[in-house]
Amino acid sequence: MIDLAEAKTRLADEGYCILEGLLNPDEAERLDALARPLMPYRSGYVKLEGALNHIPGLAPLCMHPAVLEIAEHFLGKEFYLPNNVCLMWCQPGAPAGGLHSDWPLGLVPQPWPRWPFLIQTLWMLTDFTPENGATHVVPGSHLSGRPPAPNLQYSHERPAVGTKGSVLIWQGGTWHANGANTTTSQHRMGANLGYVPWFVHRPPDAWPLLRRELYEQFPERLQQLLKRSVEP
Ligand SMILES: O=C(O)CCC(=O)C(=O)O
Repeated sequence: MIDLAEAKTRLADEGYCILEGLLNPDEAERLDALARPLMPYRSGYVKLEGALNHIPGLAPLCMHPAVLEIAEHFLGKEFYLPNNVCLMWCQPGAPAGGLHSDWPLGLVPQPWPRWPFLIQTLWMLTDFTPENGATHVVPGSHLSGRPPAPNLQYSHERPAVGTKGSVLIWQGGTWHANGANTTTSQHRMGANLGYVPWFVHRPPDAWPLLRRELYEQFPERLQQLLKRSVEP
């Protein structure tokens, strides 16, 4: 059973948490198999924005009750999805990314406030292991009120590992990056969704808008979450 109280405490204190087994592993595998052929490159670390337009089966991830409860706890009653699922594929041999905090904090004067502007989720469509490029996080870094110093190593940086079907959740201020995929054959696929409070608006043209005809078929709760990110 998932202990949401514990997850909220971890997210508040350490800046991240992992919820195990939210999605059936077979469904995670199915979504991974749909995702791979869509990706624009066959090597390295590759992203695809607007993936819900191509894989409507990602919709349940966007409105999973456990994730929405956590988002509401940190963001308040009214929050939105500014993008519509970014696939993040870390292929064998891909190098580690650089540690960073997430949009929109780059626009906010430092020191950043303690309350989050973004709750990020990364659904593990494959296992996330230290070898295949599991996201690295720096626990507690969201409390620093600033981004990481360039090119510094942080000794408490650690990989956020989990089995397929789990979800990694972090505060936008938590320093993080994809790990290096040091394997020759193990792929790592994640599906990323970020939730923002009502007062944060997506930058115009930043990410593909959701196709209107798909939006019309989604449940009302998902329509509410996506209403600022749908085609006119
Ligand atoms: O793919 C990952 O593990 C990290 C993703 C990331 O850095 C981000 O979403 O900002």
